[in-house]
Amino acid sequence: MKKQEADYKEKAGYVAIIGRPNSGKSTLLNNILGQKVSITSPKPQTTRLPIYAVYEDERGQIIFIDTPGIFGKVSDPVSKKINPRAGQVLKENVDLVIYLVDHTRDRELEENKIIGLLRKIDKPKLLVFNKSDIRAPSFYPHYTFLEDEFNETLKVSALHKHNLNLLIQSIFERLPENDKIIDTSKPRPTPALNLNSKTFIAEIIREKAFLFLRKEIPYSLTAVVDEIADRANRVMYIRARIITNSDRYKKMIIGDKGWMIREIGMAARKELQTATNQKIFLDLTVETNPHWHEALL
Ligand SMILES: Nc1nc2c(ncn2[C@@H]2O[C@H](COP(=O)(O)OP(=O)(O)OP(=O)(O)O)[C@@H](O)[C@H]2O)c(=O)[nH]1
Ligand SMILES: [Mg+2]
Repeated sequence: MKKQEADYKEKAGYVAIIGRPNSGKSTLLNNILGQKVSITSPKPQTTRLPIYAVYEDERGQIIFIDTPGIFGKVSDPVSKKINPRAGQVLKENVDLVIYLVDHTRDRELEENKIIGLLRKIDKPKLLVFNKSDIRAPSFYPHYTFLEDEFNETLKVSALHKHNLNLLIQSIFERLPENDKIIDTSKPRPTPALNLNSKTFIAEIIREKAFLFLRKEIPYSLTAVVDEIADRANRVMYIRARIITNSDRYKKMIIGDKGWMIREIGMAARKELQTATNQKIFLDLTVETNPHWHEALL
């Protein structure tokens, strides 16, 4: 074996992305991977469960973990369920942590909460300012005190894919030498390592509901896929439900003469068709169940 080959060892490890809601964690993951893994929206609290996905190149493998945004005030049962999840991920097997900060929003109590969590982690940490494409407002000076606690500070635009290569390089430099964790030669049901097809499709439907519905409605709903079946002529049949807290919300989700549910269904179908390269028939209904959050994954 040549010396160069003997010295060369691939890197592999788990990298958690944490930060406040809406800082762009899921956008960052999708744009690093070049495909939709985790749903995004302009509304906070879009991600509800950690999403695992693998990035791979000649340097090795990064298993990214997108986490639900960490927030201060917790009152409703859904928030209570999802808020501790990023903290739980950090307690697991993590080799590096990215703290993603939206510099266009001023510091709040949440930073103290996140810094408290990070101080307990004895692993490399990167402070990554996102949304660098936005000039103003900017609160960079209010965050610079954090730099001492991190191995490196970077500025990126997840949306415009600016400096993402720099970020990947910085991660690989700090990951341990390891054999591959995931066998990427095998086909997987979805781009997310921990989601099956039904959950992944339900997430796409929920994303469209978050995009089209205003105010608090997105927080009072979930999406469930009950059936996926192959039909004649390469048509994929999907039966799904949006479940919401009250009949009042149900009416709003359906919309006048059903236009709202049609919009949501059409957008979801379009995206699924592109992703699967198959014709999709989406049978989407709305129902009321005030206890839906008890079954939330
Ligand atoms: N201008 C700009 N907007 C961005 C950037 N990154 C993300 N966004 C937008 O910020 C909003 C939130 O993005 P998400 O990726 O859903 O944020 P998140 O941190 O995953 O949010 P939660 O899942 O709620 O914790 C979306 O409207 C994104 O398009 C960026 O680099 N620049
Ligand atoms: Mg997210």
